[in-house]
Amino acid sequence: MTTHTGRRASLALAALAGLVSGAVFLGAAELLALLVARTASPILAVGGFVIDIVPQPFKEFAIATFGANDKIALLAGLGLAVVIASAIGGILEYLRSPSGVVIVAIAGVLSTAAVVSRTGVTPLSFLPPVVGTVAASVVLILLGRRLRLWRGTLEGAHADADADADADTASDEAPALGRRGFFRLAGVAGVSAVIVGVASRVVTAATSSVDAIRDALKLPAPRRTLTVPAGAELDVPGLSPLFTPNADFYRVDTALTVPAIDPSTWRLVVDGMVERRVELSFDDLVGMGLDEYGITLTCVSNEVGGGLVGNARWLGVPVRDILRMAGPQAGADMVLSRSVDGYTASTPLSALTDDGLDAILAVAMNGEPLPAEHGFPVRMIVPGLYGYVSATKWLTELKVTTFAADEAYWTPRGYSAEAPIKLSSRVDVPKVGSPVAPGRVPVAGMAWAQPTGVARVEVNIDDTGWIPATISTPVNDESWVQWMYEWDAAPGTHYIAVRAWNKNGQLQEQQRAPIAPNGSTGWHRVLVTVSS
Ligand SMILES: Nc1nc2c(c(=O)[nH]1)N[C@H]1C(S)=C(S)[C@@H](COP(=O)(O)O)O[C@H]1N2
Ligand SMILES: [Mo]
Repeated sequence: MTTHTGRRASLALAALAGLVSGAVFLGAAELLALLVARTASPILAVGGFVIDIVPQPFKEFAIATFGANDKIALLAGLGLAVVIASAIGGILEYLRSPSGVVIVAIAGVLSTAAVVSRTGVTPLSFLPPVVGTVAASVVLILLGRRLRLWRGTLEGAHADADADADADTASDEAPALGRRGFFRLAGVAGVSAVIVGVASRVVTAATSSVDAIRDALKLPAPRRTLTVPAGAELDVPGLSPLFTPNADFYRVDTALTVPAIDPSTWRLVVDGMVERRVELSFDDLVGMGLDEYGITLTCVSNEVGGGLVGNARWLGVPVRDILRMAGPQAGADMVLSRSVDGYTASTPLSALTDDGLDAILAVAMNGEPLPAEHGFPVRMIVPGLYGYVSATKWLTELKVTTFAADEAYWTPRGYSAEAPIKLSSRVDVPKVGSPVAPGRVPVAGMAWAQPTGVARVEVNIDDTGWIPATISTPVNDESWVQWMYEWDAAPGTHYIAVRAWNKNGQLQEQQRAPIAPNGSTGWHRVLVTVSS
């Protein structure tokens, strides 16, 4: 065995010791999280922290590249970082103890910071990362000691080679002892860490699933259901439905794992600039009486022609009724709504108290309790405001405050503190890229102008002039409408453009604007090829 391969093998074994110690860190932390503080998993906390700190362009890149798998990609990247850092820690510990322990300690401090920044400073939330750090350090120190006993340190290895000539029996036995001790400890610690860690995470995920509770939840019948007028839905194949099925409803949030909230322990706190702090249970809220509302939700990140918009029937309670119980003080102009995962949105107080506007706390979506990804058990929905400034999911607090005093999640990240939804329309059919036969072809799409309402929609074929389209009978001014135009399509390529007018006589903005800082504008225009 040459010194070179011997050295390389020693470093590989040292890296292995580091990986075992890394596994022990995560395994011990997951077990502690399961036992004492479910939300204090270091790996998930660090992932959430990364989501919060990465710059917006990178976030957009991640969403564009990995799509709905962006969070899985993040976890995979994080796993790779853990593997690399652990291996380096193992090698450092072998070369110069206790420098590897310093790496473990740094990981411990960072993950503790991530955990407490997300779950709050409670004694129990410190336990998973701290116990993980201690266990990983002990294992790393012991493995490093055994490895040195077996292989010698690098310097020691040279000394050993020199001493080989007059080797005595004691130094002959030490390497064998070290070798056995190393593999025994590495095997036991590595295997049990993986088993305990995976089992803990699986049990945490399975038992914190609220699916069973949600399925069993019986909501009282609404006092008033939404009236859907005749003609509210046009019959055009391929056109988006008036109500977006829950399974097709877009999802946008910063949550790495979907919060699991048991309605029986859920509380809403209304505090801040109020006469009386109010605390409501789920039964209190539902007991106020549920009504059904049709409201179209829109994301500020929706590009012209995009799909980050959907319409649903929501069962809920007006926010103004809840705020009235607390009594907002004079001078307040904003409500900061907070999610259990720390996400916040800033909504003008007037948008929530206005009698003419149906801002609600929603508990059901399209006839069933809110799906977990859409905010179970309670979320806010405000007609006419982009989701990021109004539609807080997994709601837990309404803080009455001012725009001067408080900032919401997206405000320091390049988005406006106040953001009304912009009057928009889009073409759904013909679908871009699908073949169209010449003759009578329905051209159709959606238009929305919450909370003013869409007055009319116009279509323009090949820039020959704006023609009125037929619009569906609106359910209300807070929901989108469908529009259609019967086109006599001639062979060749054609441009179809659409624009909408709201009930205030306002025309949709033609000038293109990007999604940041407060929503895209521009007329949607698609290229269609008609076969001959
Ligand atoms: N807790 C929480 N609520 C949130 C968000 C979030 O990141 N966290 N994102 C908001 C944004 S940007 C939008 S557009 C809507 C999307 O709601 P949906 O996922 O149910 O469609 O939720 C809003 N509520
Ligand atoms: Mo959004």
